Amino acid sequence: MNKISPLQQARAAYAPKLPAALQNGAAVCVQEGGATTAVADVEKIQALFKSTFGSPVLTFAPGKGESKPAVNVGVILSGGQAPGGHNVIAGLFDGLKSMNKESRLFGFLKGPDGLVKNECIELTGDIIDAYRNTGGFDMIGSGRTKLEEEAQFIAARKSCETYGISALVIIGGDDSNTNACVLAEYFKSNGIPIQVIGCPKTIDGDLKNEWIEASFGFDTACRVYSELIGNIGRDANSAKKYWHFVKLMGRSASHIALECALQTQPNAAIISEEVAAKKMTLGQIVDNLAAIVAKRAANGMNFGVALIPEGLVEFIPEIKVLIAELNDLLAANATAVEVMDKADKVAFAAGKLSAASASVFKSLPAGIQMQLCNDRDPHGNVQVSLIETEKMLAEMVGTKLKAMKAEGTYKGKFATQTHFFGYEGRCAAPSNYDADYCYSLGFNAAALIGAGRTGYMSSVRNTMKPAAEWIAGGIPITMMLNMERRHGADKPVIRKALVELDGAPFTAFAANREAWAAETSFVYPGPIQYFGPSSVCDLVTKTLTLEKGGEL
Ligand code: FBP
Repeated sequence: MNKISPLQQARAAYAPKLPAALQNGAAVCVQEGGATTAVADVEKIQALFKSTFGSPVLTFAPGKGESKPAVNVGVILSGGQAPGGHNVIAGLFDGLKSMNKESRLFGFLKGPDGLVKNECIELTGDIIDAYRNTGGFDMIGSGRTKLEEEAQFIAARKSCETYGISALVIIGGDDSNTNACVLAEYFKSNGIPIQVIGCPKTIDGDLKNEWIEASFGFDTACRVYSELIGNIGRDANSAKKYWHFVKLMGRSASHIALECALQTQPNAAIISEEVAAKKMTLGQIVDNLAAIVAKRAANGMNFGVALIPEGLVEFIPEIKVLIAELNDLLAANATAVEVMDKADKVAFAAGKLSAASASVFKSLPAGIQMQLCNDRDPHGNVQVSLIETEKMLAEMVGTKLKAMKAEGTYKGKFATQTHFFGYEGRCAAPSNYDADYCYSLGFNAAALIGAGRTGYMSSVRNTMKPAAEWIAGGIPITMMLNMERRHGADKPVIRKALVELDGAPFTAFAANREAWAAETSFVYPGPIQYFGPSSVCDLVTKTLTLEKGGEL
């Protein structure tokens, strides 16, 4: 075992809190709600999920501590890292053992690939103990392979049979949980006795709905980024000579940028969903930022902080069209494009785009053109984390300010520093919120297995309250599905939660942003606190606070 830090040693002893329903073990009393439906496209979802559709919402009450037959369970981490994944596994392990000491847990390695290729280790108590309350997914690794082909399901079944596994827990985001649902349906409709349970993970915060209050990792990641943004704000206000353009992770939705804005009160924050709703052009975004810079400069403040969501480019209508054209072009000419170098790819694309998209493409800095032509991820998405939007905007705002200076509408100095915060936060040691929430999600997944359910997502709600008052239960994944167009075909998918412009978090931001732009009212959240008074250790995100009717 590697040497561990003093904090890690102390943190290993932290006992995550559980909802009252789980405190007497995972053999819970199950209360069933009525039959459920889907968020949209009900008939199509029902036809695709004949065996799992309509299952009831489950709410758990404490059991009597009775034991259940021993089971072997497999667990997979899927997609990007998120703080708290190890605690989900620890909670699952402890939950299974609470029902029967002979139950065993197996971890498939490197994500769904491990399940398909049958690469697996048994997770013993010693392994679990070494990872309690730690960040990262390094206990078993993760991967982005999509589980959607029948051949993969057959291979998954074989892998499970090798270890006598009768239940699988898939810890992932919206796509991975959609796959969990499809796999559950496949097993059930084919009479294969393997349960499948999902757990909601992603720092992006976009796997949430009425029943899933938050995806785990969002809290910790936002606290890490907000600490850094606060430090940068203080540096900006000390030196008074730089504008900092900070790009924040979040592949699609802007929840992270919004939460960090609410925590740190920067001078500007772009919310992609607003850009899309108002059909803003790149030029308008640049003009708005330049206007804020000019106004602050007129008041003697040649410094500031601007937050930019990672997914922005895909929400700017003209760039969205451009990316769609590029996707089709690159896919249709895959073999030819594969052997081209980056510059040739750019020239090739520029020559084949529609006139409108070609003009947008040409207006972008050369580096961004190359990044837009780069490889796609396994889901066919542009890898937005590789696109340097923060540099692009800093450069374009600089150009706009030069023009304004020439016109006499701006007098000031504009020097920039750019940052990208993403990977810095994904493996941080989970905050108390995430440590408790994740452990509860895992323990609760064991309860769902004990209750014999399949096709469910582990759900722990009411997390604004102390953990004992959290509500544990299960939500049929089919309930969250709708049909969406993916790769030219209609597919059932969990509906992604974007920032709602009439929701409380965005409304609070919109009500304050003008003041934050004009003044310097940075907030410095400081590092995550793991020990000390509950008022600093047991915080919940501003997003959740506002969504649940609380104050900023
Ligand atoms: P998940 O949705 O799988 O949790 O991943 C989210 C994320 O962290 C995004 O914020 C980011 O765009 C992406 O992963 C980066 O992916 P990669 O780790 O493959 O570079």
